[in-house]
Amino acid sequence: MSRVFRLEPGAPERAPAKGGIIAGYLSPHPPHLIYADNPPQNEPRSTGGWEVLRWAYDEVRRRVRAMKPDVLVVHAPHWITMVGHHVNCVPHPRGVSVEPIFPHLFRYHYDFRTDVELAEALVTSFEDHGLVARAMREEGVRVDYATIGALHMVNPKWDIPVVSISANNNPYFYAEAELGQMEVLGRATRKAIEQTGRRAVLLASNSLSHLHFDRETELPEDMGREYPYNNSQYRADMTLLETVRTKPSSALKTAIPEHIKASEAETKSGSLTWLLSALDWPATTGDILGYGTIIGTGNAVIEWRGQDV
Ligand code: 2X7
Ligand code: FE2
Repeated sequence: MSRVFRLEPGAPERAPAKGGIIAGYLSPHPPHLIYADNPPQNEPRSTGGWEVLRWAYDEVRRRVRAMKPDVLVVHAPHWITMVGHHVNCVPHPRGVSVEPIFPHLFRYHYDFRTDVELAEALVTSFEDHGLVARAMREEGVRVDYATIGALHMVNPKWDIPVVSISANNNPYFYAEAELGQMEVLGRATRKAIEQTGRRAVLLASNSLSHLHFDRETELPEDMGREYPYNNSQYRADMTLLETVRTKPSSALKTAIPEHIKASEAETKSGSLTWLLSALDWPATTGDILGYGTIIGTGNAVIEWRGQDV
């Protein structure tokens, strides 16, 4: 029987919720960016630094505000969960996020809203796709700096609800990333977003090449001392970025693991693979908004456009 015959006489026909992923960003999180930004939420003060990357984020801020998304969904490598993919379902996370290696740069007071309905739908969808998943409901758990860093750089006003997903791996421990599983996680994310009718922007909170200096300069933002860890790390980033800017994103299915092998890239945690899979590997090139090093690591801000919803 067609749908129209099931309507009560006179009842308005309601269009199904139309949701989807409007855009995804590679959104690196090194604490130096927030430190350099000097927002009121962060305790330490700086004289600036890393401007080219921060200008790239200014452009992301403009673009995201114009899109008016319902939610920002972030996958971050420093919320590490060894068993399963966890989703933060705390309605109103509040606290101070501290970077453990750079506490003198990052002590950030956060206070934001979670889109709990979407967060719970993600947990269900992850399980439906055969993944181990868990709703994180502990009020006092401190939100990690990679989640806060990407979210702050994209939306320092924090006026868009958030869903945050953990990294079910340890990029500093395993030699091989479980990128196949991140592909499934991306598909499951897309499904939940569509089912809940959200217009979402996704953030993959990852640096690129990840070898870094083990000494800090007296002035942390001394840009006279900021350069790639070595030329081989830099070349590996450029090879990846050349693929990003000239080829459809499906070319990154092989380019990302090659880049990880060549440069110890933080994409080992799978955030970028999750993002592109959720976007269904767009046939377009990525829009590279900026690249720069942070204590020698490579960092790029990149946009891929998604559905026009
Ligand atoms: O987490 C990070 C990072 N990904 C890169 C550089 C410096 C600090 O922290
Ligand atoms: Fe990191």
